[in-house]
Amino acid sequence: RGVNVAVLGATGQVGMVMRRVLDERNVPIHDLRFMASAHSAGTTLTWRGHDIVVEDVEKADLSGIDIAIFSAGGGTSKVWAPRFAEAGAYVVDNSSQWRMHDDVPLVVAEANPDDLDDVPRRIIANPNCTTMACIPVLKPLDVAFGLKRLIVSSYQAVSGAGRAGVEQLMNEAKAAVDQGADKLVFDGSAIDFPKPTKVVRTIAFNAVPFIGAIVDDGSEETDEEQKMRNESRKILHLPNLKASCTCVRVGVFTAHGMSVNAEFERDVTPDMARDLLRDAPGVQLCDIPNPQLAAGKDPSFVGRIRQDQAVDGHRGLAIFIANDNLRKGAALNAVELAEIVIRKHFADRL
Ligand code: 11C
Repeated sequence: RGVNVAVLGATGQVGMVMRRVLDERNVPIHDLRFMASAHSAGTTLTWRGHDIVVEDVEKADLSGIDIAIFSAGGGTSKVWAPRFAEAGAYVVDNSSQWRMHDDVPLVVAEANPDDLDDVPRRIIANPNCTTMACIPVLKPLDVAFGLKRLIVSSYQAVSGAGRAGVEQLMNEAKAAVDQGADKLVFDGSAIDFPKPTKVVRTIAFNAVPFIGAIVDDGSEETDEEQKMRNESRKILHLPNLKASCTCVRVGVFTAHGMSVNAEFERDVTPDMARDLLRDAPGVQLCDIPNPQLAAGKDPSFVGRIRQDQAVDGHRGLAIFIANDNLRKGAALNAVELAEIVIRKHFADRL
């Protein structure tokens, strides 16, 4: 009994967290296969005491896979998701490649699981980690008070930019400490930092308001900033939601912070929001949400809930959210979507 699962991109940063999450949760797996590009194929990974050799996806036999979870980047996903689907697998994809396709459900487990009732292309998209951090908090607030407008500023960890982002922060932090980091107090150019290799400016002891690429539509927004608006509209089924986002990379290893100003149709006070969020799935109320609190944990930590003083009456909230971008922001939600697919489409295997 159970389903046959393949993980494509098993050796990457998200792949590593994926293997951990698959181990922690009681996913009914009959057979588990790990796949990657030729570069990483042949590596042996241990899972629940068994050695699993990573297969080269180009050479792998795709038959018999029920669910494939991808964390391998948009280009790989564009080519391989249709091939896995054609071979009979449901594909849960972590990249941005399929998210906005009309016939591809974009799902956060706590918000819109029923969008997985019908999966016409057998491809399912996992949202970007910024959207993911906010949705478990915004969904119950929307249902209760009617979400109208969002202003979001993100404080994003370098692991969102992959291992290269993590290495850049490490190398820069080391250079700064070796040269006397506190010289930066009076002179931002006092440290001879290595040339940035991934984040576009020095990220150690810094904040860089540029993630992804500028979109060629005259808006001067980055694609990361547009994802927040477009993905939230699709997941919350609010096509006219007004949303504006500024995405900022900060010198943090893992877990994104999100400052959210939300405006509603109906009155809501911080106490009403706290009462609602206390029992919301995937949400943990706390006093001061922060990345170090969230890294390695599942929930979206939410706190600093205030009445938004820039909105008339009691129709606005200002809140802060912190969430692990590799875990719920990528691997965990993908595994949760696989679990929902199993319940909805493989009930006979349980
Ligand atoms: C970052 N959120 O922090 C990005 C990484 O669309 O899946 C993931 C990009 C995506 O840089």
